[in-house]
Amino acid sequence: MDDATSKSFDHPYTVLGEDPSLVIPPAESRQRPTKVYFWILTSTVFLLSLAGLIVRENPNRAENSIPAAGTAIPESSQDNVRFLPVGEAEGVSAKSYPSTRGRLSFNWTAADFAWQRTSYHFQPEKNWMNDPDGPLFHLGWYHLFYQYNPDSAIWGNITWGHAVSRDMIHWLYLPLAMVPDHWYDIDGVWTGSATILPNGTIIVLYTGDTNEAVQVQNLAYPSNLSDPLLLDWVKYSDNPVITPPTGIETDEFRDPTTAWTGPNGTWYVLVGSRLNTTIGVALVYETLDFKNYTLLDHPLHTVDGTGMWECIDFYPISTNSSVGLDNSATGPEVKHVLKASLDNLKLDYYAIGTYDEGNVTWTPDDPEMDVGIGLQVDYGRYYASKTFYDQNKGRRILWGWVNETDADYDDLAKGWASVQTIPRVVTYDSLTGTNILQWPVEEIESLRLNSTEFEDVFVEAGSLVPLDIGNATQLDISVEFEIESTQALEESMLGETESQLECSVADNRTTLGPFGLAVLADESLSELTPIFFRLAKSNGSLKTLFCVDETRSSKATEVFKEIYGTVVPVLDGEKFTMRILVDHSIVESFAQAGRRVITSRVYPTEAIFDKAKLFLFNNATDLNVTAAIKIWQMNSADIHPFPLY
Ligand code: DQQ
Repeated sequence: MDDATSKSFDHPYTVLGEDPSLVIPPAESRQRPTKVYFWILTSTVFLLSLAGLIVRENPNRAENSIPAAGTAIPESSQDNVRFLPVGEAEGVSAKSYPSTRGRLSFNWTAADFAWQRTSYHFQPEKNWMNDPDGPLFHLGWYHLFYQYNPDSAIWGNITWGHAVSRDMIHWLYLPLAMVPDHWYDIDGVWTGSATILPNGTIIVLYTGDTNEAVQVQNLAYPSNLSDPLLLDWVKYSDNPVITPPTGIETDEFRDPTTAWTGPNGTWYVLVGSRLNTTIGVALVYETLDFKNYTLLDHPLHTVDGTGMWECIDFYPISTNSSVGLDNSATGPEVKHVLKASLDNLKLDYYAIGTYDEGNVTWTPDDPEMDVGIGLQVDYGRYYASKTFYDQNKGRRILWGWVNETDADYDDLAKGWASVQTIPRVVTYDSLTGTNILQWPVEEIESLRLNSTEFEDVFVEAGSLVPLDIGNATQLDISVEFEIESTQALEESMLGETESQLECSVADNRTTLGPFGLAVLADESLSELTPIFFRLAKSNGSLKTLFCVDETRSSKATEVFKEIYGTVVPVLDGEKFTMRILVDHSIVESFAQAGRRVITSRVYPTEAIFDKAKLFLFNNATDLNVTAAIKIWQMNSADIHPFPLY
């Protein structure tokens, strides 16, 4: 491949001027940031920031006309609803996959839509959101940027929305961080990542979609590092800093990663693309100053058959401790996770492997479980995830975008679309040695209200146990299942036939399952979302499937209802455990301490408000289980515009 530093565009753009605060330290000096936080100065800047917030509000923000809530859209008038752009034509994520365009809307009421909005997950006040961008911790605040359409509840006019939080649970919306306003990003300020340099400088690299629909990588940075809110962002005057190299399609080249340093002090950054239409690729660029880049003559990694790689994430993970690592960490007890978002499937895949810092390549531990053909980050509705190293608490945090699965019409009527997952701590699973563990940040526990505990609940084969907990729409559930006896299980196994190891509907009864919980279920079970384990025989041994069956989650016909799931390792002596976060239309389910995760979007029509109930169930024909379960009601998070905004 050619050196990509030569710019192939000649466009006028506004020169923002060099900002003296953009001081890149010499690559060799890998000192730690100076730990002087200038508290007095910080308070002054904070007050100035507040004043800034007042004047920055954009008075020209256009409102999109939307059908009134509760209005079913007649087929004849569907063409009148503004649909474009939805993203597919632009080669990026559309709202719906598969598309729901052209489907009739269920006759939702305003109250239904109000119920569907989440109460403790992050979502903007209104309009469309997709990928998390450049998450970071700075001067006491967690920052989340996100792909955002300020004008509509469908994808388009993509800017960087911005919110800050002390704990990643309660959020304050800030003014837009970056909008499309230069030729090199006029068609969208797309996904990017932040890097905190050893001297504390914050660098953002993001993809700009140009006036000619070419994807380029741009540099931006905060104008004032002593502003804890990082309100002002400067786009580098000589953007773009990276243009598509020869051999790469100009509209398949995006989403730069957080940078890391090599032994020689050089910085490296990855950009996702595809080669020859089928080969997913992580291209590597090296830089000393974040302004000039050279494409290495070999990629970090490729996997044939996986297509375009979006939103690559690459980070070290400790194999002998649960502490998180800075992106540049290496060492004998360190492995590296490579994640790609597969544009063809709209799914996030990862693999654990070894990074060779001399050759700047990465090799998966198990080639049969390589990126795109092995493990998914989340087996449900989940995409474009991104981690960051939280230097505040020494942990690696994972964010992920959760799209809607209702119709575009419904999103326009609601006036909003998409949420982010509860941030998850990522660690290495030293018990299996083959997967990461994902677990909701401990801060979520501050929302726990009263709890109800049920111990030793015998759930006989073929039975259903209602759990009387009152309102069941905002919950944190922890459950452990024990099977009756290993001997009974072994006897049952003898008669079992070999299974395909695929999740199927919860009504499908087999000898050894399914057993689990039904959430968002009404009294008569006319609607329910079962989350369950099913044991199955495969190659002579017992395997455990972890599944979510959405097929009966809603009577609305236009809503996608999937059956999600996969095999989860359950080691000798372990119980079958789940953690489930229910927050109105989102259900996040973690099996076996987070070895496998499934995120669902569900839109019940009956099982809402005080009609939403919770049940234990066991649909096995020949396996009794005992459950121990603790359920917390969850408070709502405080998510609103920054005061005085
Ligand atoms: N979303 C962004 C792209 C990215 C895609 C555009 C993934 O940069 O590839 O909104 O969802």
